[in-house]
This record gives sequence, structure tokens and C-alpha cells, in this order.
Amino acid sequence: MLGFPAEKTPSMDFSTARPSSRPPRLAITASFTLIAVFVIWLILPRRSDPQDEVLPLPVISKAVAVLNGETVSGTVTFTQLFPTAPVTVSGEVKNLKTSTKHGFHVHASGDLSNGCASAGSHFNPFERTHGAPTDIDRHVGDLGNIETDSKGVASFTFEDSLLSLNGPLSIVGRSVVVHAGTDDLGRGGDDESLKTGNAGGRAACGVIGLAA
Ligand SMILES: [Cu+2]
Ligand SMILES: [Zn+2]
Repeated sequence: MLGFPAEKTPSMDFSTARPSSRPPRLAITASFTLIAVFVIWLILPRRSDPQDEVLPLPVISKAVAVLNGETVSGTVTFTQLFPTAPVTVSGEVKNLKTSTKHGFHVHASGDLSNGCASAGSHFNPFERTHGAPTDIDRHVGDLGNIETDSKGVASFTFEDSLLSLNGPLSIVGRSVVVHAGTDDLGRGGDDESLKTGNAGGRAACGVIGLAA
């Protein structure tokens, strides 16, 4: 502004000496460098924000239910190697009627504030009818029967592919119920058979909790 337009600078003279259609080599180099840097910046992997990171969820591999009733007691352990693996159920229940089969289920609620009565129905997230553990139509909580010896003790270990300790259908926080009678596995021929298996009273129950 201050006198600049009036005076012809040496550079102005220089530019007129070259054809204006040819941009200076420096500008071309600078442009290409800028483009190259931008492309590299696009391609390079970037570190994401800490709140965007997917943190691994804790996996539950073992749970325990301590069963208590008026006279019956026991412990049931659930183990699962990884979240989609079958669950191994093992345990021992004492003081049951001798040499008989006793209905054995996971019930929907872990609320024992009113004894085993408040444990709710068999855990049944898919709204199926009651059945045997080997049936397609079964409650997730249908684990069949456990069998006592001549001393009234039931010791058992079996696997179940429908149970899980992980995910939205986790049985942790629900309960285990051992019944006074035998589960007819849905084959009793009456309505109740397809709901409870006519397994009778609740001899003992316990909340399924995280194992130490
Ligand atoms: Cu039951
Ligand atoms: Zn059932």
C-alpha cells in the first residue's frame, strides 16, 4: 500500500520475464508435499479416544448356590470355560428322601425373602413348555432330576448346553430349587406337567452367586 504499487520491484520485473501460465517450481513442490502429507495422515492408523475403546467384559467362569430348606441342605457349583461353552453342574444335596428322583431346576428369581416360594417359576426366557433337559421344548431352567442314594444323598455332575453364566440369559442372581418329588419331565399328561413337571414341594433352594 505504502508506495508499493508505484515502485516496480525487481521481482515484478522477474515475473514478467517468465510466462505467467507456468507456476513457479517451488509452489508445485509445496503443493505436492502438502497433498502427500495429507494422504499419509489419512492412511496412518490413529489412536482413538479412550472413551471409544471397547473394554473387555469380565467373564464369569464359576458360580455357586448354597441350598437350604427345613431339613435338606446342599451345594451346587456351575462352571463355564468360556461364555458360549456348556455349563458343568455338580453338587451334593443331603437329607432328601432316600433312593428317589427329585426335580432339580433353575428358577427365575433369586429372591428368597419368602423362602423358596418367592424364587418364582422355572427360568423360562424363551416361553417354552416344561420338559426334560434333552428336549428342544424345555425351560432353560429344566435340569431334570437328581437321584438320591440309600442315605438320601444326591451327588451329581452333568453338562447343560442351554445354561450360561454369561450374557443376557445368565443364571447368576437366579436360584436353584430341589423338589420333594420327582419331575415327570413334561410327560405327565396334564397341564401342570407342562408347567412344573409335578415335582411337588420345594425341599431346598439357594441363590446362584459368583464363586470366590
Ligand atoms: Cu423347580
Ligand atoms: Zn420347567
